Amino acid sequence: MTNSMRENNQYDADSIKVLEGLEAVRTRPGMYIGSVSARGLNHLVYEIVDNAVDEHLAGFCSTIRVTLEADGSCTVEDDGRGIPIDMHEKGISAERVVFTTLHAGGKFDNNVYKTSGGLHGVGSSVVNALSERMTVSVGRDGLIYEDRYERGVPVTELVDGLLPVVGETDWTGTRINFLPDPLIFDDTVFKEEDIKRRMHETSYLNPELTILYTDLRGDKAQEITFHEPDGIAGFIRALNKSNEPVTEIVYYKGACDNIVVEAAFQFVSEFHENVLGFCNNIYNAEGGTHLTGFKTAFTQLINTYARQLGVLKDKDNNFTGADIRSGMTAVISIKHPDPRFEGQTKTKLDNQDAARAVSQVTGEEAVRYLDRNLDTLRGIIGRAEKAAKIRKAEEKTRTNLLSKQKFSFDSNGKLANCTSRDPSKCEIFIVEGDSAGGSAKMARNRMYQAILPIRGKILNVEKASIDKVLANAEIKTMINAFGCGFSEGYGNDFDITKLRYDKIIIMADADVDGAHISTLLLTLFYRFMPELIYEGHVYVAMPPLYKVVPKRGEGVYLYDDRALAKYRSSHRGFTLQRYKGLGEMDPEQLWETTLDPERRYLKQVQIEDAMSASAITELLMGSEVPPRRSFIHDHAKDAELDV
Ligand code: TTJ
Repeated sequence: MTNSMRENNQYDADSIKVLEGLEAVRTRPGMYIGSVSARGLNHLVYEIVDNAVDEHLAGFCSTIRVTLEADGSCTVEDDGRGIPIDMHEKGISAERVVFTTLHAGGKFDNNVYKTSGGLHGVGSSVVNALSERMTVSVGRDGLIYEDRYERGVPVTELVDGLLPVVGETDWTGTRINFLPDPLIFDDTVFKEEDIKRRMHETSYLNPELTILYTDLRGDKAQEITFHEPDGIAGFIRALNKSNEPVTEIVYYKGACDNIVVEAAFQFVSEFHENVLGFCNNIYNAEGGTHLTGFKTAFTQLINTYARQLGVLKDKDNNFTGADIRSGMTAVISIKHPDPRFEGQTKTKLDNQDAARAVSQVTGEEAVRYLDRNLDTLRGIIGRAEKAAKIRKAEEKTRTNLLSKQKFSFDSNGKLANCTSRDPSKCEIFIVEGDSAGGSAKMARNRMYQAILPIRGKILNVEKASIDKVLANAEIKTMINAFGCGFSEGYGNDFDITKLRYDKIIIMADADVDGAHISTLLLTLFYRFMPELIYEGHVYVAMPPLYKVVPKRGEGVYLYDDRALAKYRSSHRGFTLQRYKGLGEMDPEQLWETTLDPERRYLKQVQIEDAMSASAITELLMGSEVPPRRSFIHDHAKDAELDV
């Protein structure tokens, strides 16, 4: 066997392995991008953009263009050095190795703070595998090189293993154009709201970066420049824009070991605590060690100041961390060379050295700031005093309220509980309206299904204070029924091991009011029992929208408009019944369509759903009427199409 033949065989073997790797991505896309819904689709964009941001962090790229093209594809272009195109040890262009090998990114990357971890950093090869087509263009040394793929398979012929030159240019950088594969994704239309929010967030976290966002799709056409030179301090200003500030925005930056720590915070008159953590530009929904490090150091610091200033006397207890953070909006952003993540959604930072680094930098830098800004310090301590007073008063109210309720689990309001006490098998349906509630009580499987009807609008918890929330009969009933208490800024009495139901199922009409009720319930869970969502216990029931009965044969339930369109295309002469609400179904129908575990459709609530529910509650509840109307409408439409 000649040398070159051996190399050839080797290359063939390698390329077969490559195809097998990318085939695995196509077989189980959810393993790599989380889901094949709108969120998974957006992840493709973020994955590619993150690579360009890495090039920015390495110091070589200042502008990233993100374009949603009229043909449904997405283009991401940077002005960096360009992905390496020279010969890789495998005998082909390095670029091709990057886009055809799982997790190849790091090898070419001399940037220590690469975005890796969680669902992100999965590699541009994953995006390639899930794209109907992808074109990679690289500008280097005055030339444009190009490589093209279809569903991850290269379709460009290499010239002696290297990329063909397709033109000349004075641009340097990388441009990726990709079209998500409709064979993989439920829907391949990019959702611009999430993408814009993410690009804006990225620009706050990288103050020297400019992101040019362009949407070229018909009626959505739009161009926005995201550039936030004030960085995370600007982020805080934006987060607090509709609240009344009681301190300046404090900003500091420092490093410890190899970890760069940046923090910004400000206190507002509202009592809500909003502390956000980012690691290597990625938002950590479940928080983690950077936040613990910050909280520990900050609590200690403020208690020390409070004693020095005589606000706390010898006999007084320390303020709790929650007292001190009441009204605080904070962003903690760290750059870590080797981030590790844990938790249900792999978004909780786990590195112990991150806690040490944030705590040390906060100890030094926050002291340096507060020593010189006594007004801010007084503002913070004043807030803590007020919060501690309220906490003590509320501790009393709470003990009273809960002790009255504690042993009334079965006879609690309108709850029709199930017989079984095995939480792993039990479900509770929270049903909108007494009439649907009545049907559900008759239709259910009494052994394992509990029904809790709730009336119209429950209390909006986003703004209400804790004692008001607890005084609401329906919320009290819910907390008692779940059995695990609740957590709130002023303490954490939540214990998920006591949860009495494996599934908490929200059952509301597929209309405007139903969407509103779901939003309020999700806000409640997100604020007071977020673990329920993190641990995947919260679901939304999907009642059918239609029943069709053909001339001959069985009637069929249809759950969305798409299903109806499909049915119409293959059937003639049938009667169509549109369900206006759950209340219209008799118990038997309700069982068949919505309660029966064998036949029903459930949507598991993701933490992002709850977060956006919480964020939009303000919109829904705010005094300005116009935005409220339009939002509810859009949302109701989404809910119909999104089944
Ligand atoms: C790595 O070190 C040598 C010079 O090039 C570095 C690099 O990888 N640069 C780079 C990659 N710049 N931009 C990218 C990139 C940009 C996009 C939009 C997408 C991807 C997958 C990579």
